[in-house]
Amino acid sequence: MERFLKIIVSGLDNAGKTSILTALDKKYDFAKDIVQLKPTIRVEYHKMNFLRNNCVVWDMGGQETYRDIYINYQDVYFDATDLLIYVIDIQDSNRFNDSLEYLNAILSFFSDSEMDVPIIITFHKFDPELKADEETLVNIKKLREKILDEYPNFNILFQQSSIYDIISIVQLVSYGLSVFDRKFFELSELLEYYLKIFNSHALILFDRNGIIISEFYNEIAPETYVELIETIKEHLYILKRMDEEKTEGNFDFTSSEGKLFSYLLRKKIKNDIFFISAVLREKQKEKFFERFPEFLDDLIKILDQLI
Ligand SMILES: Nc1nc2c(ncn2[C@@H]2O[C@H](COP(=O)(O)OP(=O)(O)OP(=O)(O)O)[C@@H](O)[C@H]2O)c(=O)[nH]1
Ligand SMILES: [Mg+2]
Repeated sequence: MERFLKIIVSGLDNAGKTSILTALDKKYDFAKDIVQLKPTIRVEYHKMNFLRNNCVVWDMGGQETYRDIYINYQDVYFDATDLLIYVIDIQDSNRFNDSLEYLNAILSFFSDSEMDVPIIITFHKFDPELKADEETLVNIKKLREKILDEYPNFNILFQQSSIYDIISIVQLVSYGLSVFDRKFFELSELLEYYLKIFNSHALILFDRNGIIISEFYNEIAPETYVELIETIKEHLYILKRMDEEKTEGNFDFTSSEGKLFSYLLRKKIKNDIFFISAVLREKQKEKFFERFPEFLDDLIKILDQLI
């Protein structure tokens, strides 16, 4: 029988769990639908595919009644979990303690059952306007330290996310899936290496659904970052259209400012489609195209083992 990876998405009610999953489903055109979401009743199941992996995502309604049920029937709900994504509303500081308690109940079950479950904790509702907010940043730091202190034996990755920052949502999934295969780290290392060689701002590898498989960014000034995110967003739309229209071949374009050059390549490897995105300064273009074939070869070598 085919095995499905079980991914659990937990956290208090109103934390934004269903919003995150809806954002992914609707891919890049979702803001309206999310505002009208109703609280989740018990558990909703979403199926998704990622490279070789079939996943079932359990969106666990976080209202207190449901939380009590899950904790009372822990082995029904939390058994055989492959990945836990735990969502903490970073704007709801009054309920940090409730959230930590719930997290503790779940992690205690994992410990008692000797389950070694990778965990991603996302500080959610970290909206773009909060990126420089002192209080929020301190809260994130404190929560992080507290959790790391309390659970030294767990493998925990931390993230910030917001439905108003699509890259952060896509990143969340990429992180999640990368815990399943060491090859993903090799990919990431490869991107880091070529990012330096190209002297580029960003190198991103997407699967056919626009899920980021791997990515690497350069340290850049905040204003360039905004421009970069805009460019990548454009990429995501184009990528979706290319897939819908079954366009063959390459695609490249420059951003409207003319300062950044943005390149998107659609590449068929075995029977899968991938998109490779690079953003760099206009003046680095020549160097980039010189070394790009080499990069592509190395990339395919790793991807070949993954698909
Ligand atoms: N500001 C902000 N609001 C968000 C964000 N994500 C979700 N929300 C809002 O948070 C509210 C709750 O979102 P849901 O996704 O329904 O929360 P949930 O965690 O699924 O809640 P339960 O199903 O009850 O467990 C909605 O009004 C969303 O619009 C975000 O990134 N930023
Ligand atoms: Mg929900």
